[in-house]
Amino acid sequence: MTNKNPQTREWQNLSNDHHLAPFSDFKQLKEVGPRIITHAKGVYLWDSEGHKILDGMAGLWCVAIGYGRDELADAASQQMRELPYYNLFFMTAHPPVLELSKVIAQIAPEGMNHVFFTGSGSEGNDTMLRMVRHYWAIKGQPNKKTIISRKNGYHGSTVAGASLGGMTYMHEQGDLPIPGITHIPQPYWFGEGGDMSPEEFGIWAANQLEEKILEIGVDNVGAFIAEPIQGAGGVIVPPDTYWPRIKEILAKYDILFVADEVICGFGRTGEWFGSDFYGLKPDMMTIAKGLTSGYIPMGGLIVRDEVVAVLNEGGDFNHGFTYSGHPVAAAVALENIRILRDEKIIEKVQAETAPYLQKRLRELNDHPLVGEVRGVGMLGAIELVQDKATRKRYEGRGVGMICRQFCFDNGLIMRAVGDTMIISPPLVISKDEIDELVTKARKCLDLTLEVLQG
Ligand code: PXG
Repeated sequence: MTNKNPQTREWQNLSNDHHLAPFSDFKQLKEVGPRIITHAKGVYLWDSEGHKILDGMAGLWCVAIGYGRDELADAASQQMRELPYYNLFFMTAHPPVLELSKVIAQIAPEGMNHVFFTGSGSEGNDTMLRMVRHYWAIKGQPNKKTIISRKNGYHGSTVAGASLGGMTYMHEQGDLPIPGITHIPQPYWFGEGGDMSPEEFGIWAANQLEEKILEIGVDNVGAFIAEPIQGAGGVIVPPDTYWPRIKEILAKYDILFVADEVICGFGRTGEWFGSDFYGLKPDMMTIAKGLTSGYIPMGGLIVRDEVVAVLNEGGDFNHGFTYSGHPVAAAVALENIRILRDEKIIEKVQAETAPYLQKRLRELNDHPLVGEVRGVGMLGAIELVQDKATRKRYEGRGVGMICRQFCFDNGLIMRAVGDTMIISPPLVISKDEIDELVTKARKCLDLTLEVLQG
């Protein structure tokens, strides 16, 4: 890429000289140089070369209310002047964290009225692991330690988060998973369903939970954690039979259920939480991202009343972070949730824009490269294949990455997970902007097909 703006090269040099970027090949990044994003408004980003880019990923699944809302900046600035920091460790609290706890209890599923705050989703899941084991120890069942998770699930990048996640490429670095975490197959019919119908496969995948509980012994199992819809794994919407069967299994065995709502929470499915969308009854829910629309880091764990009642009997919970419930983050989260509520953003997603997005995305099914389009709410996935009927891939061609690059070069951010293209735009995207997104996506599919045929 040749630069028009001389400052771009200066920034890229700073990156080369001093910055280590997350989830990146450091050497490759030095060769190519990062794209420098300078500002954003609504659903659009601008880079230092003046390109305007439609952000089909809401940052990293987080910018629910869109970019550039002054109200959040004002809330942060006001709180910084009033009380920029104080901790919650030694029998102290402050108004923003208390107000936010109340508001989260109002929007969370019934009976989930307490929140433990963290700085991120990963820390939320670390908190979960510690809390689950502490809970069972208080109940006199300290052996109930094992957490069952799923292959290709994503639960963060700390040691516990990456261990809970089922990403083998993450496990390979750092000798993970840590002991006491085990993974069952994911409900990814398109990729792994073989000859089964989606309904049969959904039951099969859910039954893997029961088999694992029986294999380990229920007396050794603390919890099952899952994303209602897997995000980073490729927007994997489970077959309709999956969650009902999981619910039956959870009702049968005495284990906790943790819904990782870091992506699904705060309106992404058209409901406040993915658990509302599927009628799940979690004991704990991990949150982050949409909680503050990504304007400032904050995560947490929402905990069911019955679990809190047990924890109340356990003395000190020896866990917490300097920035747990940070007052500025709490003030921003409060303003973000106020906007989601007052502007009826989630209602609008459910009634208007998500059905429109899902309808328009499915029009891409007629494209020769597209094997499946799926999605819920403001989440979508497009499977790229060589043969629609057999779901055969273009092996070894890096089709997803080719398509992703065309998207970037044509003013659209659409991510690739292998050969699955995924989108998760800001919840405030309009119908006109959805039209633009789908038009650009089709163009990039055409360009990708040309490369494959050329
Ligand atoms: N749970 C889920 C379901 C997530 O998606 C986390 C936990 C961890 O949150 P923090 O705030 O610690 O990052 C996430 C984060 C990707 C990608 O490639 C996704 C996430 C993070 C980084 C990359 O899609 N999700």
